[in-house]
Amino acid sequence: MHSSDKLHIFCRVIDNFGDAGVCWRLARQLAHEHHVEVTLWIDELGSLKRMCAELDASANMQSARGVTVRRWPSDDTAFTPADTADAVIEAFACELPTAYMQAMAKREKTPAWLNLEYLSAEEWVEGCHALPSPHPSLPLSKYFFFPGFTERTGGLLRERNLFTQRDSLQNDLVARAAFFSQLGVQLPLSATAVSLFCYPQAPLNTLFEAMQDDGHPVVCVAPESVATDAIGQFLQQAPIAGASATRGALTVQVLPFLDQDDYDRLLWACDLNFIRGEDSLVRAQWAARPFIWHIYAQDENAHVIKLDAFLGKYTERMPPADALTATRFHLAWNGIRDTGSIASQWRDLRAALPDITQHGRQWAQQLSHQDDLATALMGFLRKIG
Ligand code: TRH
Repeated sequence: MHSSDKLHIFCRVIDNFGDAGVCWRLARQLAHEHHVEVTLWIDELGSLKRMCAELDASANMQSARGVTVRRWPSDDTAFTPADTADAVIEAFACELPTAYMQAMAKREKTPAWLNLEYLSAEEWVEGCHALPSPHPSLPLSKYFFFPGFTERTGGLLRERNLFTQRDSLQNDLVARAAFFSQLGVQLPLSATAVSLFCYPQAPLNTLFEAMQDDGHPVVCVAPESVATDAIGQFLQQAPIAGASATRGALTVQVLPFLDQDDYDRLLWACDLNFIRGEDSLVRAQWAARPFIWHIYAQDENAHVIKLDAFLGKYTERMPPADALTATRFHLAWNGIRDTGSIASQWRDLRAALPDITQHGRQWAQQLSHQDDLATALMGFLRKIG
């Protein structure tokens, strides 16, 4: 696999934004930093358009931000070997079209092929990362590529200039204020800025009550379509972009759903980020600010083990009292164990924010010693290609 080689990423949007979000971020980074000719095949362009407004959701093929974006048709499209790429990434076990795999097998040199897996901090990931899986009938092997938090995994998506860009916003109060004002947010100097991205079942009403009664000013901003019931209830109006209300110490404001890069900036600019799923979890860590993760719920409570594994790593080097505060809040937020009232936990969390912020910088720094996922993936493709 070399620069200027062709690479195809296949993505099926199951639900939410994470599948499209991860693939879009990876595609852009491979094109910009590794100079690969990237095509993203995606079956539903609506979610992607929410994070990149310039896309045309009805186009079958278009180019945006250095990436060719193609609609993955639902019917059985015919593919020839020339239609395939030198390397193929199947995102989250989305299963390539049969005709495409057959065409891959007919190439003189078969493509390097891998499945990009979901992120988990669990120990077993190290043992499964980079394992091959021979195709049952075609002369092809697919490799499992696991993102992760240790050297023995594929790492995390992190662009080359990310920390420099983050620091220039975080170290510049004027730039930060300008960013908020561009979003239509007036942020009093003394207020804690909180961004909110969670699933509908989060105990938001209780958190809002706690923030409202706490006496310390909080401005909580949520991109449109997030937790619409609870936010609508607080606002007493439709939770559309621009809507806002203040009750007690809490102001809640709805933002437009942001471009993916602006969402990063929002995470950098806020004092605390509520994030969810997979991609925003990674971005919150790079933001080096305290965060609370709403994990995507899985059958048989598999997500509980996943959350515990992550918290174990993330809080390992935190001062014990802060680790306890962060862990208890995560458990309550995810409805996992009853760890007491959200009101007292909110007070504890707010008091711990300066310490957790300091820890967040060290944690981001520590994670950044690992190769970023795109670099690791290019190295791996070279090895198997
Ligand atoms: O949308 P999600 O809940 O996606 C989830 C997870 O990926 C989960 O692992 C998966 O199994 C499930 O979907 C099907 O959360 P996530 O992963 O954070 O993805 C959100 C994406 O949306 C991310 O790329 C950031 C982007 N985003 C914006 O671009 N603008 C915004 O305003 C917001 C709120 C998010």
